[in-house]
Amino acid sequence: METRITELLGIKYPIIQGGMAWVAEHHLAAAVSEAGGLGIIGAASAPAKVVREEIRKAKELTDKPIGVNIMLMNPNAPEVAKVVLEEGVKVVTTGAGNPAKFMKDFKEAGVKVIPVVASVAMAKMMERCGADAVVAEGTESGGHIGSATTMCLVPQVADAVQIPVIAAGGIGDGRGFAAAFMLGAEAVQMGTRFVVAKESIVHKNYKEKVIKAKDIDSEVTGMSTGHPVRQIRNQMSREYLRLEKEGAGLEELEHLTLGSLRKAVMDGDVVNGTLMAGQIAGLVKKEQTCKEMIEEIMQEASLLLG
Ligand code: TUI
Repeated sequence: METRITELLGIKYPIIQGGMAWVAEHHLAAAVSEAGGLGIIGAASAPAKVVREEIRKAKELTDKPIGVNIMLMNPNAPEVAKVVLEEGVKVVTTGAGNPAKFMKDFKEAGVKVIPVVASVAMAKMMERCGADAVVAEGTESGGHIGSATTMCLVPQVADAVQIPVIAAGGIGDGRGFAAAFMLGAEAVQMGTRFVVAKESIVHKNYKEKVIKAKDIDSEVTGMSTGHPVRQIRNQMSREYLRLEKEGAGLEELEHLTLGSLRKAVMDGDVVNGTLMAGQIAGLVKKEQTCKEMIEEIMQEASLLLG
């Protein structure tokens, strides 16, 4: 299936992997790219040096294109951007902020820039700044989210910009893929389904929580701080919400969650860790290789889209 996104990125299938903090490391990114999608290394809050190593390790595993996601709330984002340029990465997605100040350097180096946006206004601004495409990410997504649903956001963004739109949030199978295309998307970005990929280094306890999750098992913390984060409900999310309700300050809340995603992903602490996942977790039923996931989705979507 060819779209402006497969052409822009030089990939076989219009499926890109979310830049998930701690999860989107070189094994997963290389596996998604090898399977014909676009694998992404999530820089998240990692030091620039670690991001450089991850890029190099991914390149040892695949010759296919690989992207890097720059998390703009990270104070290190400028150093990460420098590493991306130095390592010759050709695609960057950005999240949790406005990448305008990096755009000139990336464009001059021929890097394709794909900001993740959660509103029409941000999508239009990114187009004006020279973005090559945007990811329109609905509130169904895991992690840091906006408020519009994928169903409402994607067609409105598709109408508002000329550049291609990638849909994200709540997409986990061929039906979601086909629906996104009906809404005007030319590719999808998936995170939650790839969390449980065989190549994903996520601890088995976390994968089990995603696989066992039902439709309404995620909840959003951090509404009061302006940084809403969707995750699977557990002791940590309940404690966070309790403190928020009691009017706890940012400092106390940040202290509670310090290192909590790492705890869940690396140590498998599903009690005190933060289990970021999207609402589609209820649909994710088994561990598969990235190749199996992508081929299954494409087969199902091709049948539906005709
Ligand atoms: O960035 C994400 N998802 C993330 S980042 C992340 S790391 C984290 N860990 C703990 C607490 C908070 C974050 C986990 N998940 N998705 C992309 C995304 N970007 N969603 C929403 C946005 C967004 C929001 C506001 C993009 C732009 C924006 O603009 C605000 C501005 O600066 O004008």
